[in-house]
Amino acid sequence: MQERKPFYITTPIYYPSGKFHIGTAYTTVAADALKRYKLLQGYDAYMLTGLDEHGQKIETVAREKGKEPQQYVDEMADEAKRLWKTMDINYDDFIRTTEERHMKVVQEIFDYFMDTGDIYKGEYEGLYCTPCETFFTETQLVDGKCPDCGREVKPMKEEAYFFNMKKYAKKLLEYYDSHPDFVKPDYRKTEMINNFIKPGLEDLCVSRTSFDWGVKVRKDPKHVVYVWLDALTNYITALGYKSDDDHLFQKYWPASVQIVGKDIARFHLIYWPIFLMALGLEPPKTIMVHNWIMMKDGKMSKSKGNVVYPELLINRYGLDATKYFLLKALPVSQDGLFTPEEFVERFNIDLCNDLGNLVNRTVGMINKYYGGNVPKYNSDKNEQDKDLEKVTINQKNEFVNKMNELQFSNALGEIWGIISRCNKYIDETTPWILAKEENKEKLDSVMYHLVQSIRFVAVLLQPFMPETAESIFEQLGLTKSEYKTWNSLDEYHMELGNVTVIEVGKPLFVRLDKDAEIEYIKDEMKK
Ligand code: ME8
Repeated sequence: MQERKPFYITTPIYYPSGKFHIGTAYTTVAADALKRYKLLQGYDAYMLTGLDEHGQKIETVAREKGKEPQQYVDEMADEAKRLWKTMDINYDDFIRTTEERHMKVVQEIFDYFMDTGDIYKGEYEGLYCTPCETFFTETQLVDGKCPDCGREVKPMKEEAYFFNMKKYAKKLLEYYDSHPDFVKPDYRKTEMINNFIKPGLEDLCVSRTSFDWGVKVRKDPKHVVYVWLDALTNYITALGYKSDDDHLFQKYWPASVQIVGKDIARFHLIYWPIFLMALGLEPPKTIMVHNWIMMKDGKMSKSKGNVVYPELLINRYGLDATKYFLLKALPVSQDGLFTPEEFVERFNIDLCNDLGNLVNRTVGMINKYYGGNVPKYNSDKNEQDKDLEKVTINQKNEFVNKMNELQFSNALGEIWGIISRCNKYIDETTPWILAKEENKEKLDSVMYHLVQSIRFVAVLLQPFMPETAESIFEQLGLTKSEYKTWNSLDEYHMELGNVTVIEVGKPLFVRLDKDAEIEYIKDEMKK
């Protein structure tokens, strides 16, 4: 048997500073969809997620709740795992930065950088943003406030260790140049070059003495390792890098795709590859930076009362509809918007009208005209048959292109391209008239083509909406696994054998009362 190719996917490790909302969930939902897609294509896909548990911000939140930081992060880790279970996230490992397997290696990495001279001791004076755990220079501030979160910064001075970023600036630019797939979408790379590298990369302060909830520097334990150096290394410590058993590291590194939100692009596109270069390791093949899901009045925040939690949508509208909305909502080049109106609209139009009705009508017609048995292929009989085949295959190929570029929203758009063409095909071929005219040959052809094109839809939907895809297969009687494989898409006219649809179609999605549901979501958001 052919060896399956490794494909390593990571999400950022989340700060357990509060409940995860639909925005934060996006990265993980996208990583999960990518993993399922790669599994479908026969890769040995491996996905990592986890929690970023150190740093002053977490310590403060824990203390505010009257808890020891360790107790607090333990509870949050349980909660995060519960959410990912509810969302059916198919991860392979969940790393926590407070785990021994991680901390030990962070210390070793720090020691190593001290030995090579990449880390040196100095003094830091600057403006510090506590929630972001980041020092800024005056010029980096926006209106005198933190450029990342917009909050107050305060002057701080401390003895600290620094990482020699300057030394690697040229090497990083060369790396960008020679690895065009390293950053997706491409414009994020330009931003890094123009905003941070060209103006001159500063050495990075990589230790703190103002608090001690972190990994201690082994040779100088009054210092703790800067939370970003600690956090970024999770992607390799989880694989057993520098441990007694590093077979996962040998197998999966360099990562195939690391998915991150735009706010942490700088850490991943600049510091992370530089740390790896300094360790003599290869940077990941691709870092994908996504935009944010925004609300009408800006960022989601508890104080604004505009936060949407995934459970709200999942419990009422189902997991697949929730995932569909999230993945569809984020275009490549700008932020996406969540509004209750848009959610209900997408549910009713895309899921109920376009997809649900197509499957339902097809199952209904095959029952009505054929007692449930899908007719066999005997060459194209309608003018439109060839076009439906062509569109189905073209959209599938475009889907692959979009997935290669990690454009999830556009990839879904290609699937809906097939769905729309199928609906138009029904209107054009008017099966009810063919039945009345007893034009059996043409009617056979219509039903057969619909089943084949919907089969393509269901196969392509599997990574995104697994339950919906399964229900389509079941309703069409395509229950054998051979109908569901990636390779089954090589041939439009795959031999289906004797296939029988279910007797009574089940609606995939039930149409929502628009006004009532908009009201419902708005009320729940206020809670
Ligand atoms: O940044 N829309 O963790 P985090 C889309 N611990 N994505 C969003 C979002 C929104 N409205 N809000 C947040 C951290 N995100 C660090 C990572 S990795 C070594 C350390 C995304 O919990 C955000 O962009 O603040 C990030 O990708 C993820 O949620 C976790 O953010």
